[in-house]
Amino acid sequence: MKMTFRWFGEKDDSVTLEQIRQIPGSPSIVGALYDVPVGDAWSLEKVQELKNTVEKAGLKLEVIESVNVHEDIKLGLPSRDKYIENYKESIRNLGKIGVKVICYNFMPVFDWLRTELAMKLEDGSEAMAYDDSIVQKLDPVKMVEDMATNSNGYVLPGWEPYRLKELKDTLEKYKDIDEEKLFENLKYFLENIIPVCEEVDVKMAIHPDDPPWSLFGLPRIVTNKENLNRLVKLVDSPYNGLTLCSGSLGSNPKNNIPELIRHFGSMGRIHFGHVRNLKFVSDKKFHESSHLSSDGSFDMFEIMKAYHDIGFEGYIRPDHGRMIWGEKARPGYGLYDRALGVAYLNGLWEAIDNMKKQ
Ligand SMILES: [Mn+2]
Repeated sequence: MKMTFRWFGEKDDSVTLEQIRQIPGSPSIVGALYDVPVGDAWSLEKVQELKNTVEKAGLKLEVIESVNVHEDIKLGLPSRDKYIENYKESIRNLGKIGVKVICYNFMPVFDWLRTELAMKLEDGSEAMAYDDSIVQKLDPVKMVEDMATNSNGYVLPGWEPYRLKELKDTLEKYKDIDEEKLFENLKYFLENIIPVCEEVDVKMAIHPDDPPWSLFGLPRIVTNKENLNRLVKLVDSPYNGLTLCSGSLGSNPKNNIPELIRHFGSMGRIHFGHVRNLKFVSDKKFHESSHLSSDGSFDMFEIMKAYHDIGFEGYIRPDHGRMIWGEKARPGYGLYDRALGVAYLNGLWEAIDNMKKQ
């Protein structure tokens, strides 16, 4: 297991590389470019620059999260071929600088969604929360409009209110796309890129949909064991793998996370693990918590033990943290609570390791 830490870059993150280096074990960096429009190729010059910045701070860059997939690829439009060519170029350039894993997702229109970004927990910390009964009443267009006037509103990464016209058009284009069609479009994408991944030794790791169920009538397919089984067979190559996100898949309690880790891990298809906890309030209603088992609903020992039992050699990172100790940062991505997450997950790993040696 190789511990990592997500970093949004010098311009977009309140956390510095120098701070990350002082987290016990100096986790390596999960990075990305944030100034390249979705669909464009990531140039060798830009990715080399990112790598240099990370290495100058004494850290490594081997995982990218995310290289986003252009909507036309998910929609299966004729224009997808041009975007797939760009994607291949990004893979090749990332391979050249030593990147081993690319995390991506295949969620139509919207990325992850929460209904509250700073819910106050009993101890005074703040965490993100989700309540499906609120989402059911939402109209996505209205929601984006609201974002302009209500800074405490919903977060829709990538859907700033100025893109409203585009949002309406995109939603219209999805009218004919059901789960089957979306699977077909994912297959087409993977059939095209996986040979390049094999050639340059870069593994693809799809992130589950968050939350793992349909939103606003849009299809979502990276949601459960059955669909993940289907997904890894779309192109039967170890380069077609998963980011096993305990929080995203786990928000459906029917997804047994340790069991999924054992199943897909022993197939060699988990390349990246996002490990976090959350607390269920009721069905499809939860808030995020610290990583500690007793603060949430998951048994983190069982999760780490599953990774240990399969001899996991891929990358792991703590996922969303709470906002604690007065920190002001990007929701879910402050320094303090995620650093505590690293220490805790490393502690569990060391204990499991030593227990087995005795
Ligand atoms: Mn995740």
